[in-house]
Amino acid sequence: MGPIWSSYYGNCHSLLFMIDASNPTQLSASCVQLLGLLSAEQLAEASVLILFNKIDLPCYMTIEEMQSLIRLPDIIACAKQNITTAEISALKGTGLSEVLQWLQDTHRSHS
Ligand SMILES: Nc1nc2c(ncn2[C@@H]2O[C@H](COP(=O)(O)OP(=O)(O)OP(=O)(O)O)[C@@H](O)[C@H]2O)c(=O)[nH]1
Ligand SMILES: [Mg+2]
Repeated sequence: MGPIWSSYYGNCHSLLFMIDASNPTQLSASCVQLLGLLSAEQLAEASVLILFNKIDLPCYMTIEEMQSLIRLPDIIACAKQNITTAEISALKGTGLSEVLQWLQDTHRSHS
C-alpha cells in the first residue's frame, strides 16, 4: 500500500505507523517507509505515533534491539515531527488505552 499513502497526506494531523514486532525481517522495509513519511513536506506538522504491534507473540529480537537496529533514537531526534512510541497487541488490547490517550491529546492540541 506504501505507493498510494501520499494521496492521504493532505490535512493529516496524526500519523500512526505500525511495525510488526513479531517479524524483524520486515524491519528495514518499515524503516525506509517511515523515513519517507517523516521527510514528506505535507506531514511536517503531523504528530506521529510509532506502534510496535504483536508483542504477544514470541520473537527472536526484543523491541529495544529492533529500535536500536533502525537507530530509532536518532530518527526521533532528527525528525521535524513530535514522535511517540508504544508497544501494543491489537489482539490482546495491550497498550490500547495509551493509544487512545495519545489520539485524544493529539486531537486536542490540533483543535
Ligand atoms: N498475535 C497477534 N496477531 C495480530 C495482532 N494484530 C494483528 N494480528 C493478526 O495479524 C494478521 C494480519 O497480518 P499482518 O501481518 O498484520 O498484515 P499485513 O502486515 O498487512 O500483511 P503482511 O505484509 O503479509 O505482513 C491477522 O490475522 C491479525 O489477526 C496482534 O497484536 N497479535
Ligand atoms: Mg505483517
